Amino acid sequence: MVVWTAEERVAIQEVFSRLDFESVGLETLTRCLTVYPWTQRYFGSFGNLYSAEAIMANPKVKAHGVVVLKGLEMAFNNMDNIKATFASLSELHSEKLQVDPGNFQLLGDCLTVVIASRMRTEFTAEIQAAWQKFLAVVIAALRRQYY
Ligand code: HEG
Repeated sequence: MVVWTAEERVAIQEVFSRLDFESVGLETLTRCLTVYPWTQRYFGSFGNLYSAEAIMANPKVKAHGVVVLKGLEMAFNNMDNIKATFASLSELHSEKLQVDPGNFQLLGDCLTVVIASRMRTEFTAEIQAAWQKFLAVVIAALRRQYY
């Protein structure tokens, strides 16, 4: 089981309290689809993803950004049981969506870039350390149903 220190819990809470789900979700997904264009293949039903501008203006991308952050919030609300919390989400990404699990880290990195750009100097090394640990646990849970 993952052990969280009181300081780590406070740090992750601090990051979540600063996240505007709509704008952070949209920017994160836009970065992921732009920086790692092969990730677009999973979003064939989303319509126009031809450029960073088009992605940013795409309402389906905006809605999905919120969905992803709400998923992360669910993990945050169940920090001592992330594995079980994400069991069905992992199965969905593996079996139905067939998302290459390497992409979880890439999306996580984009989210960290967006958070850093918003929090600037307040995104201290200690806060980043706790945040990256949280993402690592989330990603491990999402990879769990792959075989
Ligand atoms: Mg996924 C659906 C969360 C990475 C592609 N993703 C979803 C859903 C959630 C979610 C909560 C909705 C599930 C449902 O409808 O029951 N995704 C989520 C998290 C992360 C992640 C928390 C990583 C941090 N997803 C991810 C990546 C890709 C991807 C890296 C592809 C590169 N997700 C994907 C697709 C769907 C979801 C294609 C279905 C979207 C739709 O059809 O609306």
